[in-house]
Amino acid sequence: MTSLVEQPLRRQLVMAGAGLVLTSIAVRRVLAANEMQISMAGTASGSHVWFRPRGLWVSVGQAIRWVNDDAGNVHTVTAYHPANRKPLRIPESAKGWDSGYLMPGESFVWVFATPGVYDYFCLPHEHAGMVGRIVVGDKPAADPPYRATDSKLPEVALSSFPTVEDILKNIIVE
Ligand SMILES: [Cu+2]
Repeated sequence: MTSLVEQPLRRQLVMAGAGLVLTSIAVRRVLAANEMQISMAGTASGSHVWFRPRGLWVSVGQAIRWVNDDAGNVHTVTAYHPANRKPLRIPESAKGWDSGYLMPGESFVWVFATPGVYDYFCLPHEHAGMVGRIVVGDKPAADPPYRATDSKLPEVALSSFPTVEDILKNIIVE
């Protein structure tokens, strides 16, 4: 059982090594630090809030730390997943997550073990368009993989996801 899990992981490590030759920003960052960081911030009034970067392309197995850099607002990092009472917008075999409320200065780490496209939001600020998208591993077959219109999501959230194409092109989408 264990070997079934370990084999694909080893393959991914070999792939990550091959990526070194490309010296992509993502790969260099992985080597510089175990974790990549996404900042959560906003204006003092909370009228404008964001994840930065809001789009990111990472290798399989990458850990991401979201940090609440916002002195005046509480944020969450929450996957679009039925467990969070939302439509599924992460790979089917991946686990949904919810950071819970992060006070200023607090952070949350998630490791992306399954390739695919992950959409997530901030619970108190989804209606302000505070959403993000992470692409893990190779280019997904479907592009875009998730519905561009969905009555269960606020319009401003749907329009705030960077496109998969942009993420793959730029690695980091501010
Ligand atoms: Cu928020």
